[in-house]
Amino acid sequence: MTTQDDNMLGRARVSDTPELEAYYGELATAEAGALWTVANRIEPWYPQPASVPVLWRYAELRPLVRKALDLVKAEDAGRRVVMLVNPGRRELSAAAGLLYTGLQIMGPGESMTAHRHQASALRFVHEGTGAWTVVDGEKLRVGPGDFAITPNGTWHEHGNEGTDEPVIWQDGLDIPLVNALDAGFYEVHPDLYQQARPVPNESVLTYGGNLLPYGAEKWARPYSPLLAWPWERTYQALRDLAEATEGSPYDGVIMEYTNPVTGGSVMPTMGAHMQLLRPGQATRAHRHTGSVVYTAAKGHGVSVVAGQRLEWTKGDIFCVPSWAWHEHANLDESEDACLFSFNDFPVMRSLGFYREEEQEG
Ligand code: GTQ
Repeated sequence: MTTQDDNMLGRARVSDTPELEAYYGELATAEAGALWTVANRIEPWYPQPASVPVLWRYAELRPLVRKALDLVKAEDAGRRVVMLVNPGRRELSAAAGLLYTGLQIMGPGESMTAHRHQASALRFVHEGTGAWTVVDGEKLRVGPGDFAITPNGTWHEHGNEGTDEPVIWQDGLDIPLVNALDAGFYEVHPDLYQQARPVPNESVLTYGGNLLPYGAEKWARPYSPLLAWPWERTYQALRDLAEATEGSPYDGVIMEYTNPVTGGSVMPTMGAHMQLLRPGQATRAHRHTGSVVYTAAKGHGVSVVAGQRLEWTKGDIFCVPSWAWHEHANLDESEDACLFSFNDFPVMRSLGFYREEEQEG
């Protein structure tokens, strides 16, 4: 936004004078200020995200994440996570907008203590086969490509029951949002560990095949009772959809992880998708309010975000700030490519802030 845009009737266009500056000083002493000095900045014509497009390469992050295994004990760190920090959002520990993400590593046999907090969390597994998390008593076993949620207020603890390899999974949380609203609470579990119920992946067994089990309508919490989505089923669903439809011009064949009871987003503050780009497919550009953090789940491609070319390969993470133009392309001519992503669209939608525009031409 240029100053020239604002030099019009209807925008603030007061020029400073010595008299006004003295007045601003007086206002400041009274913990007050003149709106017209900041009006055009605090009410921009369109969103002015402080976040910038960033690509975090897994090949670069992985050795750094593995280093943390030896440097800090899990029990001292609480959770051993390398967080991804947008240069425009450092103070908020945000990857984009009000979304946090990080790579958590757990060595063979390690487990973390149980806690709960106001922030909602989600996981996308990068590598390792022994990962588990207990969410409100349900033990979830998760492997590469699996997606799982830890809705706000649920007790959770994690571990790796594998014997040789560390587990690396990606955490996505709405911590910056919760803090922006001054709503953060945190509790350590009184027993430090939960007693898990006997059947692992109970909710995955309960909500299979797009069939609703008896009693599902009684579920009254604001998040999905289904807590994990294995990669194989997700990928199969995308391939099936690709057979049946063209998909979105902007996102290729895209599906949202949903609450099976309501059909809505998995949690009230964050939604998540998996999308498939056909071999060689290039999408059209669009932009929308809301921030998105993407992870390349399969293949190799490029996304152009606010004019920046971000070339990704499996494991890489990148972000699309709110209102930034973006388009995706699969650079492989024979294999499909998949992008996992999570977003704050549920917040945008529930507050009436969601807007979308397609590029002309
Ligand atoms: O596992 O709940 O990466 O509370 C950051 C904060 C993970 C978690 C993170 C958290 C968690």
